Amino acid sequence: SLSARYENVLVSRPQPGVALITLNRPKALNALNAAHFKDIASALKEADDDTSVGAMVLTGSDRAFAAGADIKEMKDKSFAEAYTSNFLANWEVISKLNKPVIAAVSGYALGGGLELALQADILLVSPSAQLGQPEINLGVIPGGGGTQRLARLIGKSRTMELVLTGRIISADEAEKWGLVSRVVPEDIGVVNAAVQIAATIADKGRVAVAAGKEVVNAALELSLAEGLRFERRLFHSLFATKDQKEGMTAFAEKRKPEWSHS
Ligand code: CO8
Repeated sequence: SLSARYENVLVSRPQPGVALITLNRPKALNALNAAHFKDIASALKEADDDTSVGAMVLTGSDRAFAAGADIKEMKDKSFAEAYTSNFLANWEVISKLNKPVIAAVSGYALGGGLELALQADILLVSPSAQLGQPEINLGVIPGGGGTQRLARLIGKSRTMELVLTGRIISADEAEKWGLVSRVVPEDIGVVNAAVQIAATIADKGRVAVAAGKEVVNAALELSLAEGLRFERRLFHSLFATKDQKEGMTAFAEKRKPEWSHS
């Protein structure tokens, strides 16, 4: 099966074009130890490289998306070990993928678990979600991008509050703060909703989807003038694709486009 090679994640194809990757270390509430993280990264990279996949969904269990980095594994690490092994240097893997990742979060998304979710392109939560950066209670700070991504997404004051007090916020608060796209009611199901979004994206032309993802992500990195210029140049470049000719011709002919992903 698709999951056979991974001990800590399950991989399935709930719909054509959609890879569903489920964190599966239930006894530790999906705490991210090195082996678990390696499986997550490999499964995502494999889906990203698979031409039959258009988008990925990343999820955990009902109880926990992920309760953070594995504290027991980190506990005795020395500064020298962390520094010389460049601990967490491979962490930015999701933000380097070409295809969109939709995170479907239920239960705990704490510390590295929230930082993993924050790397996704679209973030959906169930009403049970509990999000936070509790590292301050362990004598450390976030190390997987939480301080930087949160400050850009929800502003300085709210980020300071989360990082310095370790307070856990609810799904509704996360939605109110604009941290997540929406809270999906239990009767619809957060994974189900994420799979539907992924299937919708998988149905579009892949070149345009990759360009859209790249340029939206650039908005968090570049000045407005640079970002606008990058957007316009990528827009121009799409006129060199077959999918642009097909998309606009299909509109004029009042039919559905047939993407060649080229
Ligand atoms: N690491 C290791 N084990 C964990 C973790 C964790 N982060 N979270 C839970 N577990 C384990 C528990 O030790 C317990 O194991 P056992 O049954 O062997 O004792 C099992 O999961 C179930 O947990 P609890 O019994 O504690 O369940 P509760 O329902 O009572 O509590 C909580 C749930 C509130 C989530 C609680 O487990 C908790 O506070 N967990 C720790 C949360 C936390 O502090 N996370 C931040 C970790 S630090 C971090 O993420 C740094 C980020 C660095 C960058 C990213 C790198 C990947």
